Amino acid sequence: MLSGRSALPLHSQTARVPAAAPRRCVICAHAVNAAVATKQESRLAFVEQAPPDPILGVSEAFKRDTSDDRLNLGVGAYRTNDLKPYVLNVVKKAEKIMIESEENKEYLPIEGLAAFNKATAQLLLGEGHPAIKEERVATLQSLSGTGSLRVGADFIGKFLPGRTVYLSNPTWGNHKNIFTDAGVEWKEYRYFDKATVGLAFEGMLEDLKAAPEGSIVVLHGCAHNPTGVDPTREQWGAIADVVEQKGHMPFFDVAYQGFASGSLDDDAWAPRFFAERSIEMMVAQSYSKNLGLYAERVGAINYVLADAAAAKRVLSQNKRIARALYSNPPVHGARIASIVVGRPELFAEWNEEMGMMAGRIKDVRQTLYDELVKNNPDKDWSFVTRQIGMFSFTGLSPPQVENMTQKHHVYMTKDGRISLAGLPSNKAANLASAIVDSFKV
Ligand code: PLA
Repeated sequence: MLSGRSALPLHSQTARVPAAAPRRCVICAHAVNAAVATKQESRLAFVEQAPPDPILGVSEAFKRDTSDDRLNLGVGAYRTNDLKPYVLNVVKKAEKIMIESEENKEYLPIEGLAAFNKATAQLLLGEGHPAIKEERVATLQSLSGTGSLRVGADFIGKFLPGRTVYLSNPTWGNHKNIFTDAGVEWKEYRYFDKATVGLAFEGMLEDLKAAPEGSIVVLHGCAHNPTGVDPTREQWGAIADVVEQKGHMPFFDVAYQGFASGSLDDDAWAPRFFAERSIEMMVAQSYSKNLGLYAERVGAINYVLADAAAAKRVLSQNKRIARALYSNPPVHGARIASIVVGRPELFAEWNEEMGMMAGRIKDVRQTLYDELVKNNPDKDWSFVTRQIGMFSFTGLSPPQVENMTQKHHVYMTKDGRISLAGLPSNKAANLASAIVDSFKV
């Protein structure tokens, strides 16, 4: 039997109103029995407010600012020079093809769209790669980069229990949430050297050498977030040596393929190099940025392994994980990506658009650098143009970031990262003077 209290609609919570006013449900405004309503306190009243997300929370705060000068450099989302979100031409063309072929909306298999999985492994390793031909790659389409990382994290928790995941210090903040929520222990390896605003290469190697054998090492495939600092090819060689000697498992996060150099192929160099050396690895891929499919949630988790039989079993276990998390992935964006990657003329056009997007960021990076030098020639700003990808890691401290936002209406993450993908060239001068001013705080 339901008690009188729990028989009420769940949303029968009242706003605090003067005693004389009739009590109304705050959601649907139906009259609420006052005697019951005053007693009512949710059984979840003990739940504390979660803090806003350090990255996506910045966009929420930006929306509340009404200043004409406001600038959202928080999230890494590409904008045109007029600050418009950009839908790639190749995406529009693929969608046209999809409408014409009248595809249905049936469930996909748990592992996702076969054509997408083929295309995504190809984009990662290159067409005709032996690992693909020999069926040594297990690929599961998942919910963009984040969902793919989470499936991978759950897989580690289940099948590599007790292994520690090593994350770069710093890294994309959500990596920590993902592994924590999957119940997987993580530690950090040195990555960024504040003194040189470059790679802490020796420290990184030392930490990877000191990690227990068989640890998982999360590596950013290219355009490291948030630092914009990648190892050189020679340094990748030394990293691969340590990974191999220690029997570590690299877990590449490839979220910006194309945004480091402007070339989709060149930006896959690091994971391809590890594959060449026959190092087994996990790779999460995202199409949010390079195909601009942010909201479509397109990505994959790949396992590049030594033998086909293991790959088949690993895929089966990843399906088991995905089934309980979200059952099967969305189809629309996966069709777009498979058409764009799978048709040579569209793939060539994508490369051009990719080059254009990366080029705009490079140009605005240079403009910002020039303006910074103009504003304060005494400081060494060369890190701005040395860093690659969507971001600049400015070195601004949290109070200085506070000044950027409160005084100059520049929204950015507390770690001092700005997304140059959201900067139009005509705002570079304002941004430079805000940065110079904030460094004085
Ligand atoms: N991995 C890295 C390194 C990322 O920077 C991001 C996104 C992802 C994975 C996941 O993106 P996806 O789930 O959309 O594929 N980072 C953004 C957005 C662009 C975010 O925080 O979600 C960022 O501003 O850092």
